[in-house]
Amino acid sequence: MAMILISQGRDMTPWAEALKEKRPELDLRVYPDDSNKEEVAFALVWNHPLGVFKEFPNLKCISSMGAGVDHIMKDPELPANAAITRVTDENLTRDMADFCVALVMNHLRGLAFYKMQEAAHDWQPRHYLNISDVTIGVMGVGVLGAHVASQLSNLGFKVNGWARSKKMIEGVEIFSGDTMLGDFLATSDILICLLPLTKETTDILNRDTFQKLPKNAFVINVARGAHLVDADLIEMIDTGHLSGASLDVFRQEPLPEEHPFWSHPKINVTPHIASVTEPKAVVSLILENYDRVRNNEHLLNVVSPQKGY
Ligand code: NDP
Ligand code: OXD
Repeated sequence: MAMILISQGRDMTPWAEALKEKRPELDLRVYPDDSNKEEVAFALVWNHPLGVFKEFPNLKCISSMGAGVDHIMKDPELPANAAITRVTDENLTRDMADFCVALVMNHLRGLAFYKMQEAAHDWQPRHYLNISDVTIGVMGVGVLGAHVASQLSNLGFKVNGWARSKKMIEGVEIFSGDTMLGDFLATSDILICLLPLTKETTDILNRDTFQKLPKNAFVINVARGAHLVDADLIEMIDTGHLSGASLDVFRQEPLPEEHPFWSHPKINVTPHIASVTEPKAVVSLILENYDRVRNNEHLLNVVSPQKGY
């Protein structure tokens, strides 16, 4: 039985090194590879060439190298008999919360504006917001969103969360389902998107959604670029309904040189670095699932093909 690494545009060396360090005897291949494809039962992937899995008739598991699986689910030719899994990791979860806290505090204290004023040698103190002035709405309170919501609540923010199903997170009020979306948005002075990208959540950050937010709301998207309708965000900021946005993810990455987000004074751009999967931190989990495939046992972190996450 063999494992194959498949990616377009991501350096596989740290993954191969981390896997080999943990399991030197692993039959590990890196796509493209001409060895017997029937031996491959496990694929570890990020942005694979669509349709590639047809080459491996005995594939039992396709594992994402990250938390998101949209890059796998968009393949119209997924093998029916292979489970889809993803990684969860306490470092990834912690880093996402740290990053969201940094963006929220940056917004409250207007640090991005002072950076612009500094460039212009302009000394203009501005009114700033306190923790008690704002309510934060976290869209998607799964592994990452739930921790982000808890950390912000621990800092003293009033925090609401939105998910498909009801759940309990201490200090966080949960709104569930499409029927409660409007009420959730109406209280979100800062909206943080941590949804997975699915049919239902594509384009969810649109004009209609933004209009339901309070005036001067601020938008943070750290999930996927295709949640956001770019032109709607710019329109809602330029017409004064939204105060600005911090974006870490984009429809096209890297963000094209000519994209208006780069130069918009009220939009902060970061290069998909909110929380980065460290191969060394997750190879034990991946090897655990590899062993479970070999022993025909149930896998960890399985994604629901129906829900798409
Ligand atoms: P999870 O699958 O653990 O959580 C997803 C959450 O979204 C759940 O609460 C789920 O609700 C909710 N949700 C899904 N669909 C809907 C819907 N239609 N309506 C309402 N709620 C919905 O995901 P993670 O927390 O692990 O990750 C979230 C995303 O973050 C990833 O998919 C990835 O795209 C992104 N990401 C970004 C990174 C970055 O560096 N920028 C790094 C890592 C991940 P319920 O609980 O009811 O199922
Ligand atoms: C992920 C990501 O999904 O890095 O893990 O975006």
